Parts: sequence; structure tokens; C-alpha cells
Amino acid sequence: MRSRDTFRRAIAHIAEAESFLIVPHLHPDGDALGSALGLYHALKQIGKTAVTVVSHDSVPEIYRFLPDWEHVQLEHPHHTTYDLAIVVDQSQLSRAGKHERLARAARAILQIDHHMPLEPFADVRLVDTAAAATAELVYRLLRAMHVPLTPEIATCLLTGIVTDTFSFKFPNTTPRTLRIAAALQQAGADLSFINEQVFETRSFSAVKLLGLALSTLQRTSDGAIAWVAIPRRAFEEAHAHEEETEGIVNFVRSQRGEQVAMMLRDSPNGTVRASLRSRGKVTVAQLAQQFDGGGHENAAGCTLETSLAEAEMILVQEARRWMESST
Ligand SMILES: [Mn+2]
Repeated sequence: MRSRDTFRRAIAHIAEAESFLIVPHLHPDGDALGSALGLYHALKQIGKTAVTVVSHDSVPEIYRFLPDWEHVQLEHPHHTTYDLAIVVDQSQLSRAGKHERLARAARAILQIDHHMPLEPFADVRLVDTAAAATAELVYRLLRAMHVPLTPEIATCLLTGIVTDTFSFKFPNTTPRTLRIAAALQQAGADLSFINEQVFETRSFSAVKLLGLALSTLQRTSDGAIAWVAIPRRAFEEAHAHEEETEGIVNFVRSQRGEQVAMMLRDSPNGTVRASLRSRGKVTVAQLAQQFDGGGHENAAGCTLETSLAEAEMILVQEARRWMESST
């Protein structure tokens, strides 16, 4: 990213536009929602009145503390062309789900993202894979725009960073991440409150599902790959939603000695969704890309159109092949 120039162009587009569409990705996480809502508050702050946030999926319960989360709309108004679509935390516009077409129809598209680039869909690409979270880039953009950081903006952006760094535990956390987090705390974001909301307010059904998921834990004989596979009936038994699988893969990853951790789950639409995590030199983004997924070096995801058992077999095999070739 030719940084200064890209920020300048992003700022020019924002200055010119009157109507804004902000689009987080499918199954939005804390970074997608925090970035989207941080921008929403900031644009309001500088006097832009027509700002719409649309999401394919509803806001997961654990993020319903974000200021103005109720303004995230699931349906979009038809026959509207927005001046600027701001697409956050996604490297492919298909990740916008049912709002993809509306975003494409905007007069200009600004992408703010930190995933490995896949599809060049935007007019301005504010993309930096070294950023721990998209919220970091939103922070840098707002600073460059001289937007005063309100506690609302700070809360949204710090939530994005806390989510994507697993509370500063993942190796994506850089000195810059910590400096930005400090500035956000200074601006009024409550770090311990955010941590509690994101990591310690699981529903009963989510904890129950975690138990059922972990009871399926397996690993390869050398212990290098570990995974859980969550069948449909586990969701039924726990009365849990899909979104309540968030974070389960981190328990799989927490074991000693393993290099690749995977969480596979049966989706209601007959596909299998996989979350992949790795340590150190082994990367999982390219592994996910083999199945049209994507992500970061150490955290990625993909969808397979097979049965759960078959997906397990394929992914374990491919992960092993990938590990052998990358070490
Ligand atoms: Mn992110």
C-alpha cells in the first residue's frame, strides 16, 4: 500500500460523498462490526447525515454493547445508489452476501481491510495485511481526517482490535497495535469492559455447544494437527446458533505441540464451514484459498460442499500436505 497517497484518496472520496453505505462481512465479527460502527459514528460526527450500515447477518449477541449496534440494518432500501460504499474487513465482495450488488452499484467503493488481497473490487484499496485489525486502519484514516475520537468511536475500534488479536495474545499484535489501543483507551474506550463483553459473556447454549464440540476433539498421531467437527445435532442439543461457535477454535489451538487447529461445523445449508488456525511458520491462508476461502497467515476460513466426515478427511490430508511443504 502506497500509504500516504491511498489515505489521501480515501479522504477525498469521503469528503465528496453525501450518501454512504457501510458493509461488514457475512457472519460479522467484532472487527467487521467495530470498524463499520466506528466509521458510522465518525461520519455522523463530521456532519454526514446519510449513513447506512447493512449486514447480511444480524449482530451477534456478544457485540450488542457496541454503541448504536441497532443501526445495523439487515435489509437495504431498494432503488438507492450510494455515493460511496465502504466495504470493511473483507477481501472478496461476495463476503458482503446479499448486499454485494448494492455495494457494487455505488458510485465509488472504498475497501478497508487487512486480509490477503483476493479480488480488486474497489476504487480505493486501503489494505494492509500487517495491520492486526481493520479497526487499526480505520483509526489511522480517522486520525488523518482529524476526526475527534469520541468514546463511542473508541469503543467500536478497540473492540475490533481486541477481537482480532484475541486480546493482544496473537502474534499479529504489533507495537503500533498497542499504541493505537492506548490512544483508544485514552479516548474513552473501556478495555476491561470490552474484554468482558467479548470473551466472558457467553450464553448457556454457547458453553454447552463448546462442551459438545470439544468432546469431538481429535488429533493426528504426531499431534501436529488437531480438530473438532461439530455435527448439526450438537447445535440442536445445545439449542445453539451458528454464531455461537465463535472462539471454539481457540480452545483447540491452545493445546501444547499442535501446529494447525481446525474447527469444522455443519451449516444449515448443507455445507461445512471450517475455521483454521496455525502457529509460527505454518500458514493457513493459502490452505483456505484452495477451497475458495481466505484470511490471514495464521487464521483463515473456508467452506466445503461435502459431508462433515468427508470435509474432515480432506482438510486433515491437505493440512498435512501443506505443513510438509511449508517446513
Ligand atoms: Mn479483521
